[in-house]
Amino acid sequence: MKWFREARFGLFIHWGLYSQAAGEWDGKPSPGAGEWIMNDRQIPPTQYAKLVPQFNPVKFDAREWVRIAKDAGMKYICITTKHHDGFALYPSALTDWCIKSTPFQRDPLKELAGACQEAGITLCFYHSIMDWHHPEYAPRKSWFDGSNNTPDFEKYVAFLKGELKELLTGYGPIGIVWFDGNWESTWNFDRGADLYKYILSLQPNTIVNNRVGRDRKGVAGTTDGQERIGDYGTPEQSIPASGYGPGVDWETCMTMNGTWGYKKSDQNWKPTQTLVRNLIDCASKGGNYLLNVGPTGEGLIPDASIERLKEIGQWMQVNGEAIYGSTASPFSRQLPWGRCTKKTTTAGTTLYLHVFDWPNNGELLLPGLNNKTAKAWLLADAKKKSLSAELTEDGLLLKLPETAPDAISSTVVVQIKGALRVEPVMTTQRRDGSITLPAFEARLHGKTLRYEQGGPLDDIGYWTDPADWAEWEFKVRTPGKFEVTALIAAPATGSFDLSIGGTTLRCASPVTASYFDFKPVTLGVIEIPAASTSTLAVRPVSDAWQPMNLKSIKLKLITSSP
Ligand code: FHN
Repeated sequence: MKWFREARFGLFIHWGLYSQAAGEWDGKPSPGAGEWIMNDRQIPPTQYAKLVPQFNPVKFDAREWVRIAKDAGMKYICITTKHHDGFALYPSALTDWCIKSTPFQRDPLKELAGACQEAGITLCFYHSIMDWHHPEYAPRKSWFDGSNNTPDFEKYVAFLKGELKELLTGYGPIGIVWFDGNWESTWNFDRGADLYKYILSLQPNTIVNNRVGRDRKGVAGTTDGQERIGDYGTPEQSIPASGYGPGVDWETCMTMNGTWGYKKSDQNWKPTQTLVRNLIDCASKGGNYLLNVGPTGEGLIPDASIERLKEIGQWMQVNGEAIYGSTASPFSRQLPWGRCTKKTTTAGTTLYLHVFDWPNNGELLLPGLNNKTAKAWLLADAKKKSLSAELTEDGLLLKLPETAPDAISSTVVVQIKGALRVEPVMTTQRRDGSITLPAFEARLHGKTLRYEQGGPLDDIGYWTDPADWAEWEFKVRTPGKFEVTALIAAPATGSFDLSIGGTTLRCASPVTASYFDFKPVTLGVIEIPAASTSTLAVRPVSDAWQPMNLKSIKLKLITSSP
């Protein structure tokens, strides 16, 4: 996994027959992602095959694709060798349902392998277990041609292994086999374990993702415990709230707009700032970011994607050092101004502070950092002019220049002498007995819950999954009864439980104009028992949950207890 952890940033490419359809069939847009058009429009394979004579990507230029990825700062490329439609993007000897049946009498994977080799980019292959075309694949769908209602799945698995043998013996070293489509009833743990072993028998150094297994549960889609197969987890379209702790490798894959495969009607492009901050967020939690492009049927990456990749590359030119080979933040909580990545060697630790919100007062606090620094400077400053760093009771306080070097995210380097020491910083009850718990001090648990910052945000958001929850640990000086209020924004009211110790308040979120319209809401009265510290948890009520954004919780002392 060494190269994977060093790389941190890769390009996902969804390209195949569906790219030719461009998200439309019979002149009507398909409801879902471009690569799902066969399923979403229930197109029988024999009709879908009309795309074969049309697919002739004469503008495909492997070297250009690799240059675009490399200039963006990406270290690996993962391309769909076969997506769910079963169409192989290479001239397979096992089936005519592949590129050799199209007018494009070339092998794009071979050309891509050569271009990656020349550029020092690691080539990886996405391969779908699910296959909507192969007559022996099961379960059969109602819209499949009625060719075979007694499929022999063993025959399909033998075909699948044959394809993988062609791919892992014909295109040089493959960095990752990125399985997908592993969720149907015919796939199981044993088949996954067998396939994992088979891949390693062909290329022992290949990494295999967790979707070789049966199900995507637990960590980032990895089936936990002994059921876990594969080398890393694969959260999709989301960044885990707090990563998965040391020793767990994972990679978030994400589209740039709303579709993996090309869909001409989808122009809903994420801004470059969002894409760069997603990359930083993943690295700050110990994960990789696999960012997708969906090239057209002609073989061109959409201009909007190229534009964003170019801008990401400009940021990476200056700040890549803070991403490549970095490891997760040493701070147990969110940082109100951005993220942190780190590199530790025998000589000491270097922290990379990714400042999204440049402080107006020029002060940047590293909460709980209790080290004397060797030196701090702006990564963008070639002269490495030292920044003032003062050790305070709250942590290390840096003085920053007035202007941020980069509006997207500016990197401050902090070199730490000796072993890194970060004391867990806890909110403390104020003299007036009140306790304020801001979003950034929460410890977040779950798949999509995240701390959002910048502008009107500074809240816990993306709370779409009722299994996700948040907690705050804080020091108690005066126990007693407290009135609880919260600042919440939510377009629909939902229920959640707020608990301290053994006491639970069943609460309802207010309805506000939007996810950005925060309103104070009184939630009730709760007891904080006598103890040096306490923990407050907020957990959705799963069958009555509606997503909400939570900015802060306030506890106001009503009556103190002895
Ligand atoms: O169904 C596929 C989808 O088309 C796309 O390939 C994504 C990428 O990770 N994987 C599956 C959905 O989870």
